[in-house]
Amino acid sequence: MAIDPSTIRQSTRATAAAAAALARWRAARFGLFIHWGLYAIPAGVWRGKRVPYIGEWLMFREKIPVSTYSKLAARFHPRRFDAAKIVRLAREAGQRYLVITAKHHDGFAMYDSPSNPYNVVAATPWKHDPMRDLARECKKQGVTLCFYYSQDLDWHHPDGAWNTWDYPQKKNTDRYLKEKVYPQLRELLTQYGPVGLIWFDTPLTISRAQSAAIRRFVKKIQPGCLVSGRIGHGLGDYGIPRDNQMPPGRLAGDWEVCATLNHTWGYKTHDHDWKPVDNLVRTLVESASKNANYLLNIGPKADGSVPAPSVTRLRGIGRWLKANGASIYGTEPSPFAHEFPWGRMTTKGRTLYLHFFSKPARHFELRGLRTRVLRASPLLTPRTALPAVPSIDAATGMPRLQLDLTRLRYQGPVTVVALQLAGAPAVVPGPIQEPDGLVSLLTAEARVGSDQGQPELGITPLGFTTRWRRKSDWLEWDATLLAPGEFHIELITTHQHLEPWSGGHTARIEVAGRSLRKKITRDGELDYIQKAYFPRVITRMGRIAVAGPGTLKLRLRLDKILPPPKEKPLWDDLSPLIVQVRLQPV
Ligand code: FHN
Repeated sequence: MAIDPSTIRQSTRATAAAAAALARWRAARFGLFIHWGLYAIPAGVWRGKRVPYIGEWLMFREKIPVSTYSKLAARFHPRRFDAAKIVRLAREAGQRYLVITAKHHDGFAMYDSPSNPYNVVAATPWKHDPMRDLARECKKQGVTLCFYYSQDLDWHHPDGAWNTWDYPQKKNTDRYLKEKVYPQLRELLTQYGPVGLIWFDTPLTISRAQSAAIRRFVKKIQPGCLVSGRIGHGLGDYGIPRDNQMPPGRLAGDWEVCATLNHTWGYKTHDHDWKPVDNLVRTLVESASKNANYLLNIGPKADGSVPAPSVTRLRGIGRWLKANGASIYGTEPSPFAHEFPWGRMTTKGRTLYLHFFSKPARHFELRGLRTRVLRASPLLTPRTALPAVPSIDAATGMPRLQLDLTRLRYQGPVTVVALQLAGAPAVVPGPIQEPDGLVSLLTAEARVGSDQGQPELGITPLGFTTRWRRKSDWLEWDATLLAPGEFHIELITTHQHLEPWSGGHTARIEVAGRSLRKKITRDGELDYIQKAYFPRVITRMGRIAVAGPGTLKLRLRLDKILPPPKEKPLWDDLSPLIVQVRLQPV
């Protein structure tokens, strides 16, 4: 077959542009998400009633007819919108890219869209295109401009997904894509200069072919424009966990954790549950340690101003980043696949950053690092040398590093220690017992097997079990145990808040010659950063004794698997979601 050389050149160019764009995006690590649209006018209140759920879903929640909802446009005149101020806020926060809702599920274009009159210039008394201002300011202030675009759900177009109260007929998605999505994407990609990425969202009904065609369309117009994972069908340039979801361990490939400052995305008058700066900084660190960017949202009010609690929080993160940014920007994830009870790690070349989430013990020990440490010092006072003494555990051969942190001044929310290494960090793979005795076995670090042929059970890229439908399938870990003794064993499962929890199955753990069997019950809940969104439920399985140090093998089976719930949750896998097994010293 003859190959046209011009196509090769073009595709190589396109790939190079995409790779460079992805590298730039990854190095940025922190972005500003902006949900702004007509929904900021009702701000979560409709006909005098507070509507539950996130603010931008108000039209759907109340099944407001298009003819009524669209009248909001006549009231949209945001006199306090100031693009320079918003971009400056992103800069102050240390955010290097900005993603704003060009069109959300309500179908209203927040920019000048000649192809569709339902837009901010043609349909509001403001008659103004805020994206032009933002594009200008982003360029001036060195922030990458990106657009959010709802490619599937559109409650305004008769063939967009999910408006069945105005348009009960079967949807013709191709017609919607042709009439609305493609013309609007072309506008977004030609009217505002280079666009960093299109943040597609909520691929609930579009087909793989449709997602692939949209991706091709974007890349053809701007080869360097990235496409978010929620284009659907695994076709994005990077992945996105669920909203406000933090995966349990390090991830393979590129990811972006998207999160809110309170609970809503679009502004709501009555959501005052703001996350503290400590939590936000730690989420940023944790994201970076797991190979994910952090995209943190503000929901401006209908007058264009940014709620004051959002401003103070973003500035708070910015203050921390200004001093500690070297441990975040341009870093690679932790060399370890698992988490640590004391904090997280990031890497840059031969430097390993230890991020402490609370004041560490004076004599701190790190296990599993194989690379020689040349120097240890606090990131903020690099001239302070922290004594670092390596040794090898006689029984297991495990490398141990003793750090004397007497001269480390701990400052919240996160204090960073930089380890200069003799080479890129190399570590012992697999779970390692912590100095305090804890053994944490993440699903992401498990082996999957079966007593009968190939297992059906799998582990998702985010580190949860999936398709656990057969009793013959199992998970198995090999952990390095330095200090044997007695342990309480806990099984930890998860689910999305409000969705059915995957309890009731019967688990069996085989370890150290014992077999512990128990129904998965709610004996407790883990206290962790995203517990409000994805609770982690503890089942206490029982107690075991381990006689000697070395490799500890633990196998988890399900002896009884309940049928899936009748009402299928929108997002969650229906089989039991196992995150972790923990061995806590007695
Ligand atoms: O339905 C949307 C929601 O309104 C919001 O835009 C978030 C942001 O990640 N995405 C969807 C839900 O996942």
